[in-house]
Amino acid sequence: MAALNAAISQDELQLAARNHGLPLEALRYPVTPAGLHYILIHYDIPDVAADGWALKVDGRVANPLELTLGDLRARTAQEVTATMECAGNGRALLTPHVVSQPWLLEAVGNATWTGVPLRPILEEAELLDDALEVVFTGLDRGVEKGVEQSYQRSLGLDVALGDDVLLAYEMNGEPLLPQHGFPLRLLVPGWYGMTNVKWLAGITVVAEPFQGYQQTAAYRYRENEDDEGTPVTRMQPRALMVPPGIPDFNTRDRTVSVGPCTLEGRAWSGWAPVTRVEISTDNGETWADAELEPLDSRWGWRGWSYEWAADEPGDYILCCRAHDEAGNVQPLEATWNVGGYSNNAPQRVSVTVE
Ligand SMILES: Nc1nc2c(c(=O)[nH]1)N[C@H]1C(S)=C(S)[C@@H](COP(=O)(O)O)O[C@H]1N2
Ligand SMILES: [Mo]
Repeated sequence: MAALNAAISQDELQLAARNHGLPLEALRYPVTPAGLHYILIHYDIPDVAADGWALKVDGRVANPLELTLGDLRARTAQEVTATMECAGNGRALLTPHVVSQPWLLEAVGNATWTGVPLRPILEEAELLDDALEVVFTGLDRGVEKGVEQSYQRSLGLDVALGDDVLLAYEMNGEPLLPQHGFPLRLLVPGWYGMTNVKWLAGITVVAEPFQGYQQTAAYRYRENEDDEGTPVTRMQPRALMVPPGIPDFNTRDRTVSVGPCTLEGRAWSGWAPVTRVEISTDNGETWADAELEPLDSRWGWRGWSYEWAADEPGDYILCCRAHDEAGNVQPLEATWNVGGYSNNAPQRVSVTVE
């Protein structure tokens, strides 16, 4: 990280101190312990008591619903293990600097979510013929670029009615922690983090495209301020490694002993299963294939390992990159955009072998 000289403002530091990342050594755990999963909260964590909370399902439906946590827990449960990554992961590695939550590479986690599938709930509410999108509203409120709002995002009906879309009330077998959306959150496996609305209180079916801030102003790939852009949707492929050896306290540069060194990590893509992970030990000049672990969940990350013969003392830059079955691959250079989204250029880890 020594090459990074971007100035981070005190406002950004305040965001970074609230919204913590996954310590990269925690890529070791196949399922991320809840306390190590990254968090991203635009406003404040709302104070929600389970008593008195209910989920409203309304809008363009024939049969509006109001469901308590007890009602939801009484329904047939479904479990999904899914990797979640913030669309801003990699933002702080972009030039020119983009002012927002300054993630390097740590905005990711892989958890097992338990809840109820969304589709039967929408079916029970009976969508009217003009139903077009489903708007999800969280209980948190705040101001963004002058616009006061509740955190809201919408999904097209094709996505909302898809398999594995959950209203989740448990993470890794425990009730959601306050920071992860207690008592209920949306989970749309494969999509970037912003889709998974926390502290969910309302599901409103609408007949017009939703125009909320998080849909039309934020979370779009825009080349410049005047560009309307295209929506941020599914996660681009990415591989990350557990940084090997031991870190320097200030720079986090690594030191490993001469000899064989096993590199390991995880890879994911929201578009299609990961089919290949490549490793470079010479800063991207040459690449070799890592071994992949079996894929035990379509939506969870895939483990990989690589036996590095670190036989020559010296300084190295290690990189890794993922490919998916749809032919997507991490680009060697980042593509800049106004919001600083989806920078999936390969991770670079500075290592001294001695
Ligand atoms: N209500 C609400 N939901 C939200 C957010 C939020 O600020 N408010 N942040 C979103 C973003 S940007 C991300 S990346 C994920 C983070 O989920 P996590 O904190 O459980 O990892 O939640 C999403 N859901
Ligand atoms: Mo995010």
